[in-house]
Amino acid sequence: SLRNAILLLSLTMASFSVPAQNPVIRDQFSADPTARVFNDRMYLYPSHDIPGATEKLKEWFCMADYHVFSSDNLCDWTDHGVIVSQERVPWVDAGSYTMWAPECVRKGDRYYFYFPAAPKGGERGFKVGVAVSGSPEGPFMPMPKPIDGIDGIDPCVLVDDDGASYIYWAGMGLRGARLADDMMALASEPVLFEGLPEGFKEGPFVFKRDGKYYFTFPWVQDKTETLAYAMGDSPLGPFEFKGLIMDQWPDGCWTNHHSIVEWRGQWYLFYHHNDYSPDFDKNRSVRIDTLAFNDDGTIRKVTPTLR
Ligand code: FUB
Repeated sequence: SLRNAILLLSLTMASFSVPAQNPVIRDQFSADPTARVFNDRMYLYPSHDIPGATEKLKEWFCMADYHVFSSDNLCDWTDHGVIVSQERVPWVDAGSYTMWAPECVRKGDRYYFYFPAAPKGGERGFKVGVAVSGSPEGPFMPMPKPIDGIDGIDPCVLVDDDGASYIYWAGMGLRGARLADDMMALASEPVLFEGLPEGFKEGPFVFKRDGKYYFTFPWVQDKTETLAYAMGDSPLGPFEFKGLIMDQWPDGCWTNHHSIVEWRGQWYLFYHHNDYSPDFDKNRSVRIDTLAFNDDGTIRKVTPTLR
């Protein structure tokens, strides 16, 4: 019949065009996305909001493990499964559900996955640990102890062109330090980044482009977090404040958290919003939009695509 012919035609057309659509992970909540290009493929290391896993955390972040996803077109994502979970890390309090924003970088032929969590033994606050793999998809082997000298959350690592690496985190302000060659210990005294406008306290992400270092961060303005940035000539600053990458959303997700990556000649901003959980902003979903630079290296503000 004509109706069946039309249906068949529209199904055929749908299978030829895979629309890019936000949010990009649709079968689970995902937040705090770190995107990295390895072997010309886009890898996504987000945190994982788990609704209602414990009564105590039903109104707060509840996060027990990390999945890694990869894609060759930013539309179809393969979930490679859980790479690190709270029960498998010797130093983590396995009932704390505190596996917040992670990071993953490659140095040489190894992949280093950094993650914060509450330590065992009732110590207050967060530590940052490392897990190591020979593949971006895992399996990752967690190190038995967290990194000495880091008290805080939201690790980000920059592997510079000369092979030196730096780690940044949030803990009583945003901090950074050089990493040792084995990527598992600090190799300098932490620097506290100062001289930027008040209101930033988490989620630092640092990248380098055309010899300039971009120190980017969520920045609380009046209601929710914007994304903002500063620029400088060396990895540990000083950085000069430049402005916003993304405005605050008019409606209610208090957090935003992002990473910025170049792939096949295009820059992308990965970030999150509570698209699939409008009434509870601790259940978030990863989004992607393109990002562009002005001739002087400053970043053009990104407007979130709605769908
Ligand atoms: O996902 C838990 C926390 O919310 C992250 O560590 C922060 O950056 C914020 O996104």
